[in-house]
Amino acid sequence: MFSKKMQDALNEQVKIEAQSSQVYLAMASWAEIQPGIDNITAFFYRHSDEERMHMLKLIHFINERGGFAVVPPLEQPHLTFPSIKHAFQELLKHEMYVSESINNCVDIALSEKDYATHNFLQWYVAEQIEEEALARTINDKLELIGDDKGGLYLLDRDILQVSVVGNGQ
Ligand code: OFO
Repeated sequence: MFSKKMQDALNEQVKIEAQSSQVYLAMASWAEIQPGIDNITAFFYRHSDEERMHMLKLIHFINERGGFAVVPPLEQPHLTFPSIKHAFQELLKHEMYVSESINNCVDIALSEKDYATHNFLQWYVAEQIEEEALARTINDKLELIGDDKGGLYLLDRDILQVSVVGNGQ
């Protein structure tokens, strides 16, 4: 049985995924005007697209279960960042927040004995493990790189490969 409480929690998740897409889109737009980081820019654009896909998956699920998926209003994300490192720190923080919210949905599904939703949410649980791990890997690399421009060049060269490995789609 698909309860109102479950529906509301999933609609909140729709908003969070949509907001995530906006947050990463803003990072992509900022990165695009920084010199020499074309692949990091592509990474953010792709991440933004993936979040939109996560949102759509939720919308279809809610409607298929006989609920009504609400397309939410969004907040203005941060538009600029002091450095690439700061942008990736924000990305990791944001993913951790998303994971908490997914966990909250899983808690509700279990408490309501809504096993269909619980099963559906397992895809998001797995996705969050991958996304957090990927964000941590990139943050660790940036920590090592420090102010070394050569290191940043190499990260930009390799980032799409790193993210293909970590891409849970
Ligand atoms: Fe990266 O958050 Fe979606 O699920």
